[in-house]
Amino acid sequence: MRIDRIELREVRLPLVHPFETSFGCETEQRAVIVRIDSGDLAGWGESAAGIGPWYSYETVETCWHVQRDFLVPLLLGQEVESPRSIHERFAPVRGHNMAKTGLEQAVWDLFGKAAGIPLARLIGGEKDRIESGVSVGIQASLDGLVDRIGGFVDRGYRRIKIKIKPGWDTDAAAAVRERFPDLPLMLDANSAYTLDDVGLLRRLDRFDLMMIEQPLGHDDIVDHAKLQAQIETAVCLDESIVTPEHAGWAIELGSCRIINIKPARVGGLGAAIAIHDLCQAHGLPVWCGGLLETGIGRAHNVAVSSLPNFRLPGDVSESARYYERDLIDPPFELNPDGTITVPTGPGIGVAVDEEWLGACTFRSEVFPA
Ligand code: OSB
Ligand code: MG
Repeated sequence: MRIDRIELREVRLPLVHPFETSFGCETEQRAVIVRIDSGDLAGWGESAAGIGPWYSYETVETCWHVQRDFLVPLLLGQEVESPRSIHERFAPVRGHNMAKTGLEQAVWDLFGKAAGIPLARLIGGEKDRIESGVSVGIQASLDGLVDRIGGFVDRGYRRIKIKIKPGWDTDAAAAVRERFPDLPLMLDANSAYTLDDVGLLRRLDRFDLMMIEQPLGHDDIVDHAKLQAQIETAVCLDESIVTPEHAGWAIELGSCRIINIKPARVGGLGAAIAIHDLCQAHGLPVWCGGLLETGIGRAHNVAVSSLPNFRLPGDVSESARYYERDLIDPPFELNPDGTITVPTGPGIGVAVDEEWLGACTFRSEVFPA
């Protein structure tokens, strides 16, 4: 398949609710939406980098720079034999996984559309529906937190994740547990603790949590192994796992028992599948996290979540949890049983709302071959 044209767009969409984590508060999502054309077909992808280098070092600005100056030239006007080859083709560029992901995803979508099969099937996905959970940010009060969770529980979400930070951890978990004794519950610290906090982290064991996500350093796998040996709650790694090699090291060291796979964090679907397969071979369950993606990145996350070892509900929630109007039409909706249906159309299987995409576009650039 020949890459005839690439289009980058920075989009800005207000979030329905501000999203607060241990590293800051977001009220707006910014991302680079990628469109790649080959013949009559167009494929779509998303670089979900956001405004500042808080979750990772990437931002929409670094994505734009790395895509325009280094990644686009590796694709434009060239033949691509398989979407699986893109990761290797981009290997001369170190890191910048979110920048790579938008382009890689657009190529996957193109191949799905060319073959006339859904992306989920193209990558070996087996499920028709994926189990949906929701990630709840830090709130102004414990009552507010419990009320907000009540709303999501009533909607039918299969598990709740709450963001924690020092000062908003034990009491938050206790308040939620008191009101919802049997709720599948987990915590995400986004690297807010160190090994000095092992006493506090041990006290979280009594809340019967599914797991605690990324308690320690964003690039650590050694201290996490020391921590996992001292607490009962399963450690799940997010930020630390940016390549399949990191996943291998974490498994070898015993740094975690679960991995959160985000295609955007690892450089696209190819790397996500590799980490999925590795975890499956070692008996570790995985689940799909998110970066507040629009419907375009979300469609890729849904496809990935249909792989068999995605055995736990992920952070892939319905569109309305993030945006008043999503970039796709129809938006993703939660089924009454707390699942999201995997699209059955070719490629990502959802139509881009080009009118709304135009309205949300802050800047764009076209690269003709
Ligand atoms: O750590 O998983 C995270 C959102 C932005 C940055 C980091 C994270 C998150 C979430 C929300 O937890 C995931 C989502 O709903 O897309
Ligand atoms: Mg996380």
